[in-house]
Amino acid sequence: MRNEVTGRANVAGTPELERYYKDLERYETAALWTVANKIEPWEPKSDSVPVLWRYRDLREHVLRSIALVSPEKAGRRVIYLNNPGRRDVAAAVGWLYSGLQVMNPGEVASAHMHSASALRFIMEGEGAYTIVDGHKMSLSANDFVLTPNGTWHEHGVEDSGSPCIWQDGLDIPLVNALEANFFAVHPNLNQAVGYSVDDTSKTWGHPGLRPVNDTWSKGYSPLFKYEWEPTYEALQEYARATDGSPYDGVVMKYVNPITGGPVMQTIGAAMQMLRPGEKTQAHRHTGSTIYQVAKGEGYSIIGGRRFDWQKRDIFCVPSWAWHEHGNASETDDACLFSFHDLPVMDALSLYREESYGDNAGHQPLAA
Ligand code: GTQ
Repeated sequence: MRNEVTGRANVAGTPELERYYKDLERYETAALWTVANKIEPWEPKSDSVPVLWRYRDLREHVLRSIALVSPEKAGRRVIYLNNPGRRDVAAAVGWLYSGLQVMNPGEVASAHMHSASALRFIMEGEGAYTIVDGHKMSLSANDFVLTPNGTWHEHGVEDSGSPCIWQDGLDIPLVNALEANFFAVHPNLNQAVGYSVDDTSKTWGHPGLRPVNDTWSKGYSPLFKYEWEPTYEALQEYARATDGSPYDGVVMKYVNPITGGPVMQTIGAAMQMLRPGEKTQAHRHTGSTIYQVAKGEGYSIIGGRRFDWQKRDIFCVPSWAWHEHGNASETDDACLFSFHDLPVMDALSLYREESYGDNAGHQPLAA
């Protein structure tokens, strides 16, 4: 890949060079100038493509898996989101994995742990629970739950519940790319519950308050569950005090109550509200994001393509892709849950952001 710009690799091929390249191959080497322009692009080039996964298309196929495989045999009964540009690493976008997990009442998956960090966002059903290092959490629609790296965790649905579906989000592709992924099955297959149900919410879920004498020093939030009602209430209150972000509307991030930083070291998450009729401005930034529509309907324009979404649809924004969002309703708000790898971008000083208009060369498609 040659490039005419001074300072970029621009070597014309000759028979002699071709012979030279062949010789280098024999010693497991190659000439940088044959690949330099590809491996050092002017700006990030994502292999991921924007995708909208429509829940009304997917739901019945997710439910079909209940009759086809047991959680015992499958380990976890999950249909994962397979980005056409990232099938080789089972990523939904960039270095993030996501899937829809389904469980029937009375089912429980075996407890396990892995180096990847994980989260759940509950989509439908009654009676779902997750146990994380002995902390049991009851889960309802739009609740957001952490199962941080290195914690034992298992999921199930109470006998009295209904079929439950939730979205899993993990950094499996990232941790695999870093060649640092371990996995273990719990020696007893299931964990004992060591605390009162929802104890992390009772302990850490009070804004502005924190227990005296806490000794938490782990790299992830001690609050494992972020419930929908207080989250939605917080957004509505905040909307009365802010004009919101020009790119995201009224947006709040889920945080580690101790540090105020992201909930986990590699994955951050947010909930945003688009007010009735709100249309945001386009921007782009490094880092990959996966959205789930928690409420309402609208559209997003991602990399020049328009995606119309409804409640429970999932879509992704690849790194450095222009994106903007719109609420289709003039009367109701719309809420988007999202998770992303921005903590990694921040930690490595790789975060970069650009608003449309700062760069006249790239115009997003009009709605
Ligand atoms: O439940 O921890 O969708 O390890 C994929 C891998 C869920 C889990 C997934 C996992 C999990």
